[in-house]
Amino acid sequence: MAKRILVLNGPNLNLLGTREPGVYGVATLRDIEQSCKALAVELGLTLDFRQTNSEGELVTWIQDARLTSDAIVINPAAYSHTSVAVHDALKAIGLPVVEVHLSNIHQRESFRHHSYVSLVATGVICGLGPSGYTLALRALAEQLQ
Ligand code: DHK
Repeated sequence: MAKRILVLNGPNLNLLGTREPGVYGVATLRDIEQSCKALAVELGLTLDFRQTNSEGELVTWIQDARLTSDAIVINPAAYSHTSVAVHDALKAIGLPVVEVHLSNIHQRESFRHHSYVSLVATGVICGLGPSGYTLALRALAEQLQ
């Protein structure tokens, strides 16, 4: 059966394309979704790609994933640095998780250097722009084989 990957995007990522393009690039979230979907077809994965500005919704989607998904790719955006709730939800479900950041958070403000999600992630990719998402999918496809 095709492995099911849930790709989750946190707050303000709906603004990609126009949001601080010097930091986040010019690709829109729709562009990233399309690249992920094209690669998923190639790799034989089923993909569910979502974005929310709400921490509670993100936690609910993570909880629901224990019944619907085999692994998660998540760009928690600002919730990386603040959310014990997202950390706890990921820990509770115990699925493989790849954390992605478009920017290199370690070259930015010090408040971005710590991520609660990294503590429970299988792997972390940052600073590679939209390629981070497709690299995460390739890594999970290999691990789930
Ligand atoms: C996206 C955000 O919205 C920020 O809050 C994070 C992350 C970095 C990114 O690089 O994709 O600090």
